[in-house]
Amino acid sequence: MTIERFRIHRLNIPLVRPFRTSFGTETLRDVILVEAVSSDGISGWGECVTMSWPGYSYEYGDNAIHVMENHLLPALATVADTDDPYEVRAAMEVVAGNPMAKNAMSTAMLDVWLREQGESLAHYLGAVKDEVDCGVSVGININESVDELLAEVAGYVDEGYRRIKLKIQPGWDVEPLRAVREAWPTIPLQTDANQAYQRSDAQHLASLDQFDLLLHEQPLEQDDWYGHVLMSQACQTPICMDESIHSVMSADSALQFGACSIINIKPGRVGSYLTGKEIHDLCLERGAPVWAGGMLETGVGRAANVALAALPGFTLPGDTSGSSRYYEVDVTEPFVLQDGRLPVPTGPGIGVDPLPDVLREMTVWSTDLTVT
Ligand code: NPQ
Ligand code: MG
Repeated sequence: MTIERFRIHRLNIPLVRPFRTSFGTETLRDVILVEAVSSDGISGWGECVTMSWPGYSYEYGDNAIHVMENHLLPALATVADTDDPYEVRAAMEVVAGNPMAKNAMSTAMLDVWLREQGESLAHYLGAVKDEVDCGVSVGININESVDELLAEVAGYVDEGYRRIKLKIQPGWDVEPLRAVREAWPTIPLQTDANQAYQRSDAQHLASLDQFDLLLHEQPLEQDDWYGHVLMSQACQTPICMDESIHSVMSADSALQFGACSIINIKPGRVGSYLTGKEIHDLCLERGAPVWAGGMLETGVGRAANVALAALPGFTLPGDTSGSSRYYEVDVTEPFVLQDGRLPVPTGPGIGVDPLPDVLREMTVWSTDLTVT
């Protein structure tokens, strides 16, 4: 396999409804897809899960494209003909940070390699399931209306989602959680604060134990390791980390310190599916549950996330929602929930392709990068 070029496709896709979190509101997804093309003319795909501005993390679309063009492209040129995906990951170590950019380019290369071998990503990663349980992430209601929230959640429950995650922040936590718990007394329910609380909120978060929650995701700032230890001690509800976890070492530290007992795995946050798998392996060995995060991916990123979620340690439903949760029209054939689950793609590589017409219609910018 030799990678001859990359093409970066930038698309604008409207969301079916605004998505509000503690760090801001999104109405349009600024999608970046990376296509790697081999000398045999085989294309592989990776999705760069950046937002258009640095909200969830410091990475954002313009910055990721700059890093891909100017820093990752020359690094990857040194391994353009390798048949070892781990060598590809090692070659990117000359660039610090920027995991979303790294994940997008290396997944596109991995996809080419797997397609040439005729092997699915799920099989390559060690999947043991042919379908995965799906949860849904529900934003802070744009009007801070609990009634509107209940109507939105009711729609997801009717669609069959197996777990509800409410985005929370100070002032939007007790009431929405109480209302959802009263309306659905047994549905698996969890929270995600995206770092919105302080250490001094420990007793407040502990008061949410009454709602019988699966976990609290990232209540405190990503660097506040000790705060998460205190939070884990204060709450009966398990603490899960998202933004804090960037590597196998941070996952190991989090579990060893008792900062959390559950980990959200997002390949874009840790730099590659290989690292996502390694974090999974570590957690499985330690008996710590993991689940697949989501970044409003199109079908390209969604397909790969569903493959990862089919590994044995993914024992909690992921943010692997159906395409319709975010998009009226997806870039690939849509992922449609069947009884609250999504089928794991079985075709070579990620197992899906962008639909040429949709890609053409939604692309706002693209560029070709030649590997030299
Ligand atoms: C999380 N995702 O787990 C993220 C946060 C998030 C599904 O809750 C545009 C692109 C908007 C990525 C909003 C979910 C986003 C985004 C929220 C990611 O923390
Ligand atoms: Mg999160």
